[in-house]
Amino acid sequence: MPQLIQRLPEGPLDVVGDVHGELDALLALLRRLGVDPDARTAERPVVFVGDLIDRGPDSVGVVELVAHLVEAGLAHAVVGNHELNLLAGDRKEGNGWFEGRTDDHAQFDGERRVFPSRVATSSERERIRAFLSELPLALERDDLRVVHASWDPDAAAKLPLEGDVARLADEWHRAIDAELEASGLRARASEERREFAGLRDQHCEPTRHLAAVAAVDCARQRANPVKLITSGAEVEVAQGKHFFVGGKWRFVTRDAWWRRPVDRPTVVGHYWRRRAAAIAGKLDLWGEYEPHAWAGDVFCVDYSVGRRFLERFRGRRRDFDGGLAALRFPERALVFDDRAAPVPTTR
Ligand SMILES: [Mn+2]
Repeated sequence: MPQLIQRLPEGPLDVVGDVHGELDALLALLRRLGVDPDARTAERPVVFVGDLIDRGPDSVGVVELVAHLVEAGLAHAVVGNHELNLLAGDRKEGNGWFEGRTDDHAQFDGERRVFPSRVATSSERERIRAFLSELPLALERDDLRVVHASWDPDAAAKLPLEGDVARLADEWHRAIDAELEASGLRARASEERREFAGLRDQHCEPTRHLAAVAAVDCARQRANPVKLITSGAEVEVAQGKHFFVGGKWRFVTRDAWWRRPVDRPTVVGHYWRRRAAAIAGKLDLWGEYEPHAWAGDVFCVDYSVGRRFLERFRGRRRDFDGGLAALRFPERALVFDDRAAPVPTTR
């Protein structure tokens, strides 16, 4: 079992955003960063923010490459929500490659589109699971922290020194649900769901706020330290601000925790930064910031390479909108897989 919060190496390093199975983008970015996986050499350590996998063409190849770099002592990585889903055995859109599920598909322009992803063999599955289950939730040193989605000191204080992240997330989930059950909130949420039958129908916009449904959703994220760090907290949205995403109507949205002060520069992924608003149903939480800006001491390094699968559905094969970025630290400059020159970040 891994230690859940581990030490980042001292000195200059590069923090790479969510890769989502985009092996070609990762290879291009590593070349620009001076990493040669074959020669096992790197100019400086590489740190991955999680979500290495799902939706893209080759999650198997990405994990094998990252595992190779980690084993060679050239890279470090934290768990993202996609790795947590895989370890927990949760079947989600875009993770059918792991079990070779043939029903894995995305809804695109009203059509079912199958993900053309490399399927893992049984020995690859074993290796991938073994590697991912050893990843920590956070990496830190005095002047920098790397987590997938959010940081909360109170949640971090509840973590044991070491543990199995999927098992811990499940144990907290059960404990939270038992409390919700005892308080009657779960029963009220079920009642609301029965009254409002159209939760999974995009054309059936809710006419009122389902407060218990919202409260249950918030509690399951906020009170679960593993979920909080890998997916972020959620907050209720007002009547009229409900939105449809991931196949159901939502009464909660992601908490913009980066607007509050943090104790040190903190780098995350998880929130699509390049043209998130252009995607139906996708939240553009970082849209209020300049494209290369920090939010106080928080920087999101996910430049949406994970939407290339959508761009390919549209027939695009190059000049993608979404890119894979690395934040060079302490220089605070961005290197992209698809741009020759580094881009400075802004305050
Ligand atoms: Mn994520």
